[in-house]
Amino acid sequence: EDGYDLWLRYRLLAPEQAKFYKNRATELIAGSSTPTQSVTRGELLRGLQGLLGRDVPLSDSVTRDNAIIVGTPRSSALIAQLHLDTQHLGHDGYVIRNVVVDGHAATAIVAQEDMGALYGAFHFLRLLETGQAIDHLDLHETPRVKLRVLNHWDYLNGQVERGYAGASIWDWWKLPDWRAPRYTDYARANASIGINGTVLDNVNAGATILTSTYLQKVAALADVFRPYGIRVYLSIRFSSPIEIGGLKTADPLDPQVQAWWQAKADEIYKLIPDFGGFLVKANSEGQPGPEDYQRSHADGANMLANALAPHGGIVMWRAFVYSASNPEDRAKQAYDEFKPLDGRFRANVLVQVKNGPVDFQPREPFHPLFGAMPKTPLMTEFEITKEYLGFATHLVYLGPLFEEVLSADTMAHGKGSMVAKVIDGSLDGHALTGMAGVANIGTDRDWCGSDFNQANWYVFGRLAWNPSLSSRAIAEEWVRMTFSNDQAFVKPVVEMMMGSREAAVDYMTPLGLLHLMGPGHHYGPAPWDASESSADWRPVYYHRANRQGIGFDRSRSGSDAVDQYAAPLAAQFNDLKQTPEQYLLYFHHIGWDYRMRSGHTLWYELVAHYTQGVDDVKRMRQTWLGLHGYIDEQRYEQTAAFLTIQEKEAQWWRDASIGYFQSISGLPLPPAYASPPQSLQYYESLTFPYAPGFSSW
Ligand code: BDP
Repeated sequence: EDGYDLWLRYRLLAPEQAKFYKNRATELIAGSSTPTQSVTRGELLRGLQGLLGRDVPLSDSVTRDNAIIVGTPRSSALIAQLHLDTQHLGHDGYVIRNVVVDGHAATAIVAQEDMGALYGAFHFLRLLETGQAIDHLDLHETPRVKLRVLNHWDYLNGQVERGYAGASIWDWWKLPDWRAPRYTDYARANASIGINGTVLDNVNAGATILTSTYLQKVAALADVFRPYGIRVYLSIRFSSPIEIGGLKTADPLDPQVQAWWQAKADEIYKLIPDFGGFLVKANSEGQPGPEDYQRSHADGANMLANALAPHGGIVMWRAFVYSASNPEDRAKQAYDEFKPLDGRFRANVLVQVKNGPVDFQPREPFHPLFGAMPKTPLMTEFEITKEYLGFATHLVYLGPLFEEVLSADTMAHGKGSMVAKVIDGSLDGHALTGMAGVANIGTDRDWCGSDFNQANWYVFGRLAWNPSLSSRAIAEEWVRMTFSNDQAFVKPVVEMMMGSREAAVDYMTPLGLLHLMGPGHHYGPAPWDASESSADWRPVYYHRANRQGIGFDRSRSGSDAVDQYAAPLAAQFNDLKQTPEQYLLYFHHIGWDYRMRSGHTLWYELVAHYTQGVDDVKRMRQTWLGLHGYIDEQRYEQTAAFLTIQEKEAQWWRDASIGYFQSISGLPLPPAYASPPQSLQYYESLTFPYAPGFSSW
């Protein structure tokens, strides 16, 4: 197996299980009068055939016990006759229930709209694929988040920024005439986990995507995705009216500029009636934006929102800005710029906020904007691609990271004001809600650069559907579908996945450190680096280690970033003694001999954490070596090889980091901890000119 089938493998179940389900799937009653219905029917036939090892006959009526019926009251007289209340299910919700139809027991997958039925079908297949009981089903599902969107950081030339799985899957050259079958498989995979939108191009956008030629290509993709409920969005370049419109300005208050965007929106919707809208990175890392004309982010977003509103489109405006409004502390800048704009955005604008205040690091506290802009719908943006977490090869399951952020309590309205509630709109009563994930998908056969990276795509989709799900339960689901239902395999692999993120934090950036990676490509350790042009791209800016101690003082005696959090949290983070140790060096600069809760010094703990990370990876590799024979050779071998790489690189991170910090602290290593085998100069001299995901852009 080469991983292409993802979690939708539908391989024959163990004989006992297959027999059990066969008796409960005797025939299928499913319509095919719309594209989505056809897809739903096709998926059920394909899934059942694969899992049970025989074709399940299609029927128009219930002729025997244990039929499966799928549809909506409108599409199916049988479903209508069940008189289930489907109103509350909305566009995407569904019910799966054991019912009696014409005197026969049956399983009904019922929705208000076709899309809900497709989601329900995928859920039903998941139950079988993961070996669940299906005798007393009464499942009600509606998504908690409206826009569940992938962000592709793909350039039109085929490169993927921060992509570690080959080139872009969009073959712009051959579109619109050649619609690669892979696009359909992409849509299927996304629909199976509830993803309903995709931004096709990089946030560092060019204007070309909005030319008529490219819009035709975009429309072709939208056609392929439509039956799967996936809407297409585009990242736009704010200065497009100049570059492809021939205007002299892109000032959002200029009537000509406004007219240009309106005409562009009209053109897009003529081609793609269900076009989703725009994603915008403005006045960030060199991208143009409204501030070039002394206008605010709200002015820029609202101008685009006005153009899209008549067509039902939305704007996702990113809050990832750090353009020197507060050079003292980059972590404060997004809040400083966006908080005052709360209430000034049009109703069809969402502000898209990275999960943490700096930049997708292995661990950061949640972004202080969550809970701080009650009048504005905020989306969270997670990075599924592992830019800062070991690229393709390191096995790092991101579920615990996502869950940590979503379950963090902002305290915005007192206890219980979790980030998840900001995102799902329940905290401040927003109906327009969303979650974005920077995709890890490329042309590699396995889509994501490794089998375990698929789990990160999977968990993103499942959490976007319901941000309260447990990352452990999702991991188990994924392992069962992707590899095996054998408990002797499932249990250790889930354990390995659940511990993997903490291991990476330990061997890369323990105790609240962050941004210590190599410059530019972001590969490997470089805590010593001060070569970047901008101070806040340099690792030394973040760790601030000196002879006395280490850490970034964001307390009230430092940059006062703590006061961007709600009062009780601000007080907690301001107090060294109360700050959770996992964020210690994020909020405080402290002495090397500071006594940690363990009773050891900070220096000791730092070395211990780095070493722990390596030990954890060694254990992960041992676990995997003990699982030979449970799955196919091909995927087994690749994971084994990648874990060997990870172990080597974890060791490298540890040794290089300890070597460097020791050169600053001047302290001996605690007894029982091995010294780095190479000199610091050796680690500093390593270069990686051809690291993937990064080039001359
Ligand atoms: C940083 C990435 C950079 C992205 C930027 C962004 O290194 O490639 O363009 O985020 O999110 O983490 O815009």
